[in-house]
Amino acid sequence: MAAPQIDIYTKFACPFCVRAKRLLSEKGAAFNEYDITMGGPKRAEMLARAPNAMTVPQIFIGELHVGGSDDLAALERAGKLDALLAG
Ligand SMILES: N[C@@H](CCC(=O)N[C@@H](CS)C(=O)NCC(=O)O)C(=O)O
Repeated sequence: MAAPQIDIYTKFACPFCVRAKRLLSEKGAAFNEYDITMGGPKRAEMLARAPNAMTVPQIFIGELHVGGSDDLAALERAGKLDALLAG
């Protein structure tokens, strides 16, 4: 099965964003990063996909809304991240 598309919405100087991207990179997962520091259509898109999002990063693996960096790390600790990234 093809690896799912991974989208991560970030802001400038966001340590949680750095942490999440580092974990994805360590996993060898390619991702699309959208910097929404200045708002704009990608911020609106993020809020359409995750209406309750109050923080960045917001991470999507395929259609799955993972949540933030802590949620991504929790998936890894639970041993579930590899399977999600594999699709
Ligand atoms: N538990 C969240 C915390 C994320 C967080 O606090 N992000 C900060 C930036 S690093 C944030 O979005 N602050 C509010 C804002 O920038 O509007 C996670 O793991 O992603």
